[in-house]
Amino acid sequence: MAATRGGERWATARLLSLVERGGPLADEVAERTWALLHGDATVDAISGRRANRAHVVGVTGPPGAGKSTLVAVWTTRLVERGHRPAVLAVDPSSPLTGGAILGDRVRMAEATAAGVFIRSMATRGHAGGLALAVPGMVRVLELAGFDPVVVETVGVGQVEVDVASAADTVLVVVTPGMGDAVQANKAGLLEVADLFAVNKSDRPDAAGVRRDLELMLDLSDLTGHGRRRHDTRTDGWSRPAVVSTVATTGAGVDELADATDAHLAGLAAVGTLVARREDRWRAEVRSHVDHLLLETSRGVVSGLSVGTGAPAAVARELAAGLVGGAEGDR
Ligand SMILES: Nc1nc2c(ncn2[C@@H]2O[C@H](COP(=O)(O)OP(=O)(O)O)[C@@H](O)[C@H]2O)c(=O)[nH]1
Ligand SMILES: [Mg+2]
Repeated sequence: MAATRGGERWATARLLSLVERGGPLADEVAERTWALLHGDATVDAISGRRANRAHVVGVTGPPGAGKSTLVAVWTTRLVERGHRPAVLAVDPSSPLTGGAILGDRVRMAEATAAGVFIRSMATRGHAGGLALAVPGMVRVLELAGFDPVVVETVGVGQVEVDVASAADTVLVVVTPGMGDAVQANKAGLLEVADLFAVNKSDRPDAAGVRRDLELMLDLSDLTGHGRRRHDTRTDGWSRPAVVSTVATTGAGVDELADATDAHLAGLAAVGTLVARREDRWRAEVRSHVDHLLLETSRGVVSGLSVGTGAPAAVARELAAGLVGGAEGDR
């Protein structure tokens, strides 16, 4: 852990592997990471007022939108601006290769050469555990001094969207064609976005997708849907900014970097950053509670002899016992 703190990349990689794997050792690493990051100043630490917390940026959107390409060029630009970015790429496409297709790999290699720390993880074998593993991995990266910490997930499936949404800033990447903005809306991406990148703006219908997006944002403005709980209306961030990018040429990437910085500054200015981080902390506790209860209930249920009563009634009795047991332990 000291080596991780000292900025040793091999040590960081090893800690990430431990946390990713899950189990008792992962829990121990996670707890020690928390303690090192926060000390005893827990309340201040969660809010980030005292502890040296990184700007956590979630990036999500449809598969093939250019998320990885965009993240690679954007984080490379951040290095040029004097930041130390790390990327956690959660990629379900190929568990065998660790998730990266060839083009992806080339760009990742370029970004890595520029000084970006990139870690790919496959979703297979995580089945729901993703929500448990990722926040702990983000904290390892924070401990190692990386800032921002970028979490890329494909915006298909509730778990993936939730994982990217557990961030200070959520960037949703959409592209022209195939009604991407509409698809994004259906997938619930509009609700979680703080920023949009209309990537592949070199394509003919880029203006169209921007129009669709603005229209949908107008509608969500009117109905009040799609608002995040901690509204930052007062500082002009109530409506997500839309940036046009061409990840393959780097066009718009400076604007994107400005927009993510401005979003963080806006959050901090209105005090919303604290509320978001507290929400994240609660969501993480909830994930662990869900996991623990699920495991416990599976164990208890598999040991039941059949025919002891109506299933719902048996379940009610067991659930009361589980909750009572947890309270009794305190
Ligand atoms: N024309 C064009 N192609 C792009 C752009 N950005 C990414 N691509 C290509 O789109 C494909 C998918 O990109 P990738 O970053 O892997 O998408 P991801 O699945 O969202 O991570 C790759 O072949 C990229 O080279 C862009 O701005 N314009
Ligand atoms: Mg990708």
